Amino acid sequence: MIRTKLCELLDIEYPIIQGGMAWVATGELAAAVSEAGGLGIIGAGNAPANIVREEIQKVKKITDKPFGVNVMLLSPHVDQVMEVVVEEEVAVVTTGAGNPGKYIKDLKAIGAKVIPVVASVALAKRMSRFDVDAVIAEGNEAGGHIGQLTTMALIPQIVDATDLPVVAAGGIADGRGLAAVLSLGAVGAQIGTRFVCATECIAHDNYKEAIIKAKDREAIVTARSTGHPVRNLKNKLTRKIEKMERENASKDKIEELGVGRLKRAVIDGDVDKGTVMAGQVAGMLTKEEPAVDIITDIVAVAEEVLEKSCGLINN
Ligand code: TUI
Repeated sequence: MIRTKLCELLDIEYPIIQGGMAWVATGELAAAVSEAGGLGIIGAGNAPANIVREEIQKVKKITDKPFGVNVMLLSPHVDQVMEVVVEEEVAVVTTGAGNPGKYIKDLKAIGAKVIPVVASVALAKRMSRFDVDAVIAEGNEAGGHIGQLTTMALIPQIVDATDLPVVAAGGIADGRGLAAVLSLGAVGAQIGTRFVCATECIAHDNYKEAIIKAKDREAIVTARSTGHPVRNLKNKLTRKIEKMERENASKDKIEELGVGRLKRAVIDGDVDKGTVMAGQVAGMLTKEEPAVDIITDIVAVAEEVLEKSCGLINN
C-alpha cells in the first residue's frame, strides 16, 4: 500500500490530490475523487463566492470524505471566496497564482490545512515561515498558469530548501509519475489533466476529446509576454496569440483576447477558439474513465514500479 505523510495529514487513503482547475474542477469531480480515496478539489478560479459555496455544498451532499477548495489568488472575488471557505469549514485549502500569506491566519483558525501551490524555491521558503501544512510544487509541465522550472528540477530543490511536506505537480498522470516524484522526495502528487478525462468531470466532450487526441508537442505555452504564461493545447486561438506576440501586441490586448476563453472551451465545447488548458501529459491520455478507475490504476502501477525498483538493488 502506498501511504505517505500526506495521507495522515489530509486523512485520505492515497497520496493523490486532484488539481483545482477553474471551470473543470466542480463539486461533481471533487466528490468522485474524494470518494475514491484521493483528495478532491473544487477549483474556484474566477467564480463568485456564491457559486463556490454551491459547489462546496454539492460535495458535502455526495460524500463525508475530506475535500478541498483551490483559491486562485488573482480572482477579483478572492476575499469573498476565502470568507465562504472559512464559513463552510473546508478541510483543505490550496492556493494558486500568488502569495496567500494574508489569509493563512483565518484559515488555520478553523482548522483548515493550508497548502499553497508554488513554482519557485523563493516562494516555498517564504511559505515555510507561515503556518502552512505543506506546499504543492508545480513544474512547468503543468497545464494552465505555470512557472519556469520543470518538476524534475523543482521538487528536489524545494525538498532541500524547506522542512515542509512537498506535493509534486506538473507532468504526472500515472503510477510511474507518482513513483518518480516519491523518489524525488515528494509525499504525493497533484494530478490535473488526467482528471479532466474523468467520467464525472463536467468538461465538454470536445474538451476531453481534444486532450485524448493531443500528441506530445501540442500542449504549448502562450502569453509569455503578459507575465502570465499559460500551457494550453495548440488551436486557432493559440495561433492568433502567437501572431500577436510576434507583432509585439500590448499585454492588455493579449490579456483581453483571453477573457472568457476557458469557459468557451470547457462549457461550450469550442476547442478551436477557446482556451484548452492542459499539461504536457495530454499526449499520454487515451480514454475517459471513472475517477475511481484513474486512482486505482495510478496506485497499482506506482506500487508495482516501486516494488520493481527496490528489487533492482538486489540484482
Ligand atoms: O494557478 C495555477 N494554475 C492556473 S491559475 C489559472 S487561471 C489564470 N489564467 C490566466 C492567467 C492567470 C491565471 C490557470 N491555471 N497553478 C498554480 C501556480 N501558481 N502556478 C504558478 C503559481 C505561482 C506563480 C507566481 C504562484 C505564486 C507566484 O508568485 C507569487 C509571489 O508573490 O511571488
